[in-house]
Amino acid sequence: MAQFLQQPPELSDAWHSDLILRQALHHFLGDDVFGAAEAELAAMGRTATSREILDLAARAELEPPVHIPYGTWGHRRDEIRVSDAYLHLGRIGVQAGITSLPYESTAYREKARIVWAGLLALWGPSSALYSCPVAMTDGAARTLLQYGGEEDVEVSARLTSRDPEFAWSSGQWMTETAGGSDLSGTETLAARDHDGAWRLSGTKWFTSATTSEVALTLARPEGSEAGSRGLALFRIHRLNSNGTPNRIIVRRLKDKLGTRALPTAELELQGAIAYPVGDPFAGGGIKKIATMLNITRIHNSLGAAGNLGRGLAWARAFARVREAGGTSLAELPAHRATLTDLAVDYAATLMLSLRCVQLFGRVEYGVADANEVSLLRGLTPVTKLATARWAIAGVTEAMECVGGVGYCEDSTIPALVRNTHVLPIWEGTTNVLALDFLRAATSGALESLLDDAVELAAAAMGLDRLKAAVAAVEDAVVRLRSAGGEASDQASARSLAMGVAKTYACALMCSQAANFSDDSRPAAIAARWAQRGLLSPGPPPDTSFVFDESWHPPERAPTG
Ligand code: MFK
Repeated sequence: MAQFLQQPPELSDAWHSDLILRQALHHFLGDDVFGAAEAELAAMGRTATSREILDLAARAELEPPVHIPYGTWGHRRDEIRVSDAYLHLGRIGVQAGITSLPYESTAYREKARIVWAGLLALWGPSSALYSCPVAMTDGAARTLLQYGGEEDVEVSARLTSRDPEFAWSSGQWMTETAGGSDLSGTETLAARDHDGAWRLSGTKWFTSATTSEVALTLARPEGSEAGSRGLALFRIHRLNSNGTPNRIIVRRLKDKLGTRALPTAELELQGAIAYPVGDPFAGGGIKKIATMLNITRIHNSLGAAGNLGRGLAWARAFARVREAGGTSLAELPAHRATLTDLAVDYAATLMLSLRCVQLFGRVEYGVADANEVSLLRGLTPVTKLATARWAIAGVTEAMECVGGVGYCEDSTIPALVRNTHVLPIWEGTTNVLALDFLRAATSGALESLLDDAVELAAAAMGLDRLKAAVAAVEDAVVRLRSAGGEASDQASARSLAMGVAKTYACALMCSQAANFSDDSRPAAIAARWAQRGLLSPGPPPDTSFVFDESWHPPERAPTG
């Protein structure tokens, strides 16, 4: 008898097979803009799961960057060679508008960011983390436009171009050995040459997308005050304007759990030329780079949504072709329930991320009111921290759903899991973001979010099926308001932020269900999300034992 061979699961077209993404985008875009953008999104959906792009991504993961410190005759070279598959994936994204669409003048107006978010969620999981330079490029472009002068504007034109021959990408060099989360100990010094040029000296401990043409970085101008207040923001180029290398030594590439196609390096700046963004003596470098950070945090959230969606797509594809006990996995009640909850997590991740993007688009386009600015300030850290964790849980579940082959490298699912694990770490860890949320809460962002949650959920008041979900939002809001009263309590920051994330996501789902009142699916998703609970347990009341080491068993009474 011939040996049984499993029919392989195949990813379908990422746009047409993803009802949750299409409905979420329709909700935020409205009928007209959705109609106008549909062809563009569908084209990206076809590309994102085409054999060509999946093969490129698989190859890029297998071809990590190589550092070539010296040339043949011993001259310092510091070249980092990356996979051409990785570069090709980047070109596909750039040509499709992944770095440019929000900066172009389009009929989408303030909704351009939402269309862009759809493109990014589709392309990102197939990009072998080229989504990382894209995030920093977007953040740098906006920061240079906001704070920079004429030359910064010229650089931003390259960062936002669709033409791969003209386009540049940007890095973001902040982390030093003294701190990743706490930048106050930044040791890089900026000194002025006799000819007025600024030169930076110091070591940057983590620099991702190190092959980018340009980066934004922090340094302390000589004589500036200590701590984070004295830091200034600089633009630095890999090559000088005459094509010679800037004085940047690559100490080594990082050997990372994931993001393997992406070059991440330790760099030593040995008097490298850099250009201050705004007045370097005014300090405020952290405040300026916060523009970039908030944008890369939104990218991170869309990365979480994209990866979770991709995990779900694999799990569904496998369930359709695999049988157990003579029944398709797709029909087995236990498996169906697991996949349903995975789909609900995906919907929550998308709703939060797209709401953030919607607010950001309005702020960028200059049509947001003060309340929307406050909502965005609070929602950005909350969304980043929650979606990253949901994505890790979700892609891990999806890997389990595919079984042993899903654990094997050639299925490409381990790369998806590894690449998702970076999401809560870079761009601020869960606790750093929870503390950032507390910072925002002190200027009213918590109140804005809770008021908005009540208003959004109220749209579904008339739907019988969502009465419990609306009541759950109202109840959670009352509890979060009282918990938020102690907003200075750092130990509670994480549970407060998580509670806000779950509650606000539920409110968004209710509002979507009301908008789709003829379709039972968004309501089923919202009801299930609420049923699983909206609040997180607070911090442990007793933390006294966590670092304890010494213990001796009680003396035993002698026997016999
Ligand atoms: C799928 C792909 C995705 C993405 C790929 C990206 C790859 C990039 C890899 C990396 O670079 S990872 C490194 C990421 N590093 C971080 O995210 C740093 C984490 N640490 C923080 O975010 C800390 O909260 C922070 C360094 C900002 C704390 O600094 P300070 O100086 O102790 O904060 P302080 O004094 O509270 O804030 C200084 C000013 O900035 C204040 O304004 P004022 O001067 O007007 O008072 C703050 O209000 C403002 N500020 C701080 N965070 C802000 C902000 N403003 C707006 N938004 C924020 N998030």
